[in-house]
Amino acid sequence: PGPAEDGPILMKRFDATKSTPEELDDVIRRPAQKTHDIMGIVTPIIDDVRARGDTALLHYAARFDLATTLTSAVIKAPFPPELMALSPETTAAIDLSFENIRKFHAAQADKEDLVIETMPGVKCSRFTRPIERVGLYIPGGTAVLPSTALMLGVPAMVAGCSQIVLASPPRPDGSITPEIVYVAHKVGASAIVLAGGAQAVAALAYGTQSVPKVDKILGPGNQFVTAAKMYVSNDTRAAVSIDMPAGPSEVLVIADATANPAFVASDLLSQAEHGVDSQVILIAVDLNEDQLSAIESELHNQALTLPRCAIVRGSISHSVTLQTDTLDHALTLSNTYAPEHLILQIANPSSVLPKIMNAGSVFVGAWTPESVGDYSAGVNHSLPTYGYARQYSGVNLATYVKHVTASELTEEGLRNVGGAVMELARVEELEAHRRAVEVRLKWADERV
Ligand code: HSO
Ligand code: ZN
Repeated sequence: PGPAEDGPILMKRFDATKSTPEELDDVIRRPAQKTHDIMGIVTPIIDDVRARGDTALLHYAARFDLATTLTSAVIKAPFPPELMALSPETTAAIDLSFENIRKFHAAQADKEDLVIETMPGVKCSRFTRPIERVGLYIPGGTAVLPSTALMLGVPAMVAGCSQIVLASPPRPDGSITPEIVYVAHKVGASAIVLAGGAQAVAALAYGTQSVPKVDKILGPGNQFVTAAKMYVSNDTRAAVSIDMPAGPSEVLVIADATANPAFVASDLLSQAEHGVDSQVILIAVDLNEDQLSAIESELHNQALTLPRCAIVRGSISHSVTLQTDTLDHALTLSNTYAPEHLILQIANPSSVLPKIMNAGSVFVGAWTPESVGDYSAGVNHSLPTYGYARQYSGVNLATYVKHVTASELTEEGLRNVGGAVMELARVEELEAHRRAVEVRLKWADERV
């Protein structure tokens, strides 16, 4: 049977004005992620890659990616032009997006080093240095994602990371999407690792005969990738950090009576088509029955014409419309949910930005579908999911740097802070600390 025979594609309605905060919490709660069971699967894979290196990578490429003819797990730069042959249209689209992402992330750089004198003769400064080696994981799966290579690779290039390594699962013929190779070339990557899943993360974390070890691993991925990133970031033998915890992609759309139902539906669907586990929430602000059903029938009709209709059906089946009567309530609900993407299809959308506390990235007004941010506007699409927008930022230039601080005192400076230092050292009973000040001040006092 065609998709039309499978019944309406409809989000559940929920009246948010008639429910307790606890009931609302229940409705917007994300499904639990089973990291514990997954750890048991990924740990032996990680151990195997640490022990056998490239041999293990080729073994898993054959087993999980069906790439049985692969003979090397790494392509080193310069990448052969035949691996990145693209149509002029695709090249132009990547080039335009690359340039906007570059501009926005370059503008995030610290203009100058920070220097301040906290007391006369006590100078504190801070300077920025790139993380030297970064590993960027580009998922395979149901869609090829060269845009993710752009979102992770361009800021790494702008930050000045000296070694950028991409990892992405090979296709069964052992090849890699030419768009990803082209992006790797544009950002100056030194290698592409043909591996996915936990095995790719392990290779980047520990290095293999042919994969360079990195200092930080970034990028979205399925539960195996996420579990592996968590594992290696807790392993001191790897000494590697990760970007942020990752869960299924999400969107929350706030729409009022001024919203165009077709636009609202199209935004909900562009998130829903990512995967059956995508989270899609609509908050309808004071919409009457006609307005609400106009959005619902747009959603149903547009969905039926989508190639990924079956996926959409899956994600919409666990999605909800929350009805409320005020914009303030809608914003409270949104801040509580902390969506990865927040779309505002309301009157005067930019005027509410000061009230947005928790969101990965905001799409302001009718002319700003999430897809522009996913690809080309310049903002990053690698964003905190699963409510982590409460405490994490999306990928940005700061993700690729660390700050080093320095202090420089004169004799006057040491006289100004020395008393406090010696007193606190006395309190902590750390006599060598105290004397490090005393020995200098004594020497200065006795000097002729
Ligand atoms: N919306 C996704 C990113 C993406 N969309 C990639 C299309 N390609 C998660 O932010
Ligand atoms: Zn998307």
